[in-house]
Amino acid sequence: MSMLNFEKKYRVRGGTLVGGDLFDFWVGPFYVGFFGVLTVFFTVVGTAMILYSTALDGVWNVWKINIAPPDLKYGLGLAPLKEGGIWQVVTVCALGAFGSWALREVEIARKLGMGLHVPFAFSVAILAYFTLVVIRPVLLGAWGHGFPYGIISHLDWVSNVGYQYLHFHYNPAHMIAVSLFFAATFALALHGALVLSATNPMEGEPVKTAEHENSFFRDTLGYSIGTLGIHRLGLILALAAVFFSAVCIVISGPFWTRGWPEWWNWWLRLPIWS
Ligand code: UQ2
Repeated sequence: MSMLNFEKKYRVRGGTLVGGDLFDFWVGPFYVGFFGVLTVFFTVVGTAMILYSTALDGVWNVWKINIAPPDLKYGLGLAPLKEGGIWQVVTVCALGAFGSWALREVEIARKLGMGLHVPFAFSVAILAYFTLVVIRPVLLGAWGHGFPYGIISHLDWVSNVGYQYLHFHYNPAHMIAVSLFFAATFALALHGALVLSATNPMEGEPVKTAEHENSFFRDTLGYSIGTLGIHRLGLILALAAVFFSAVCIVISGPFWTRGWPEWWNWWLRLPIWS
């Protein structure tokens, strides 16, 4: 069956959360829906604000474009547009667009009778961004603690905030997050290699099935997690990596203000040493 042929079968009415049938239509291959309209609105306004800010700065080198958050003196209040207010508007538009996109995914999943794993996973990514530009700045008492929107400037922010805590690799949540990222890439390497090995065998050999995949890992490790299991594992590793990344930055400042190496002094102070 061709793509277009079976798409017709699954391009069904209903499943909308808002608007009933009003926005229940497609533009070319793209489902619209109420949240598709909202996504486009927030994206257009946010992008226009970024272009306006860039025009004011007169710096059109893409690497150097920077939309800075307000000065710390504005606290958690609104700042004038040209002094961080644009950053605040862009942040609202970004969260509006991401949230609308997640809800559009929910509507599509409902149409297709699928689980909500995709919008759930995307929501964890949104949570990471929300932690950086809302939760941590609110806990620290100023929007100025958000990160600047720019290719180089956001990297500088990460570097500066990292060094503020002397050595971020001593942050225990950072350690867990990095380990989970490595485990996720390792799992995907095992999985990608296994699937390509099975589906692209030596010249003249027939394409292999999931039973061969099971046998390979039973022969090498004595254990196979299974074809559904590997995807569950990949999802849980990826989401846990992102979640612990959010934890590692939100505890830096609001809950620990000194260098992260010093946090480990609890180990040296254990009574078992005396
Ligand atoms: C597997 C399996 C797959 C796979 C992979 C495995 C047939 C297509 C990669 C092997 C994975 C294991 C043993 C888990 C490794 C654990 C971590 C934390 C990386 O068994 O079933 O299906 O793709």
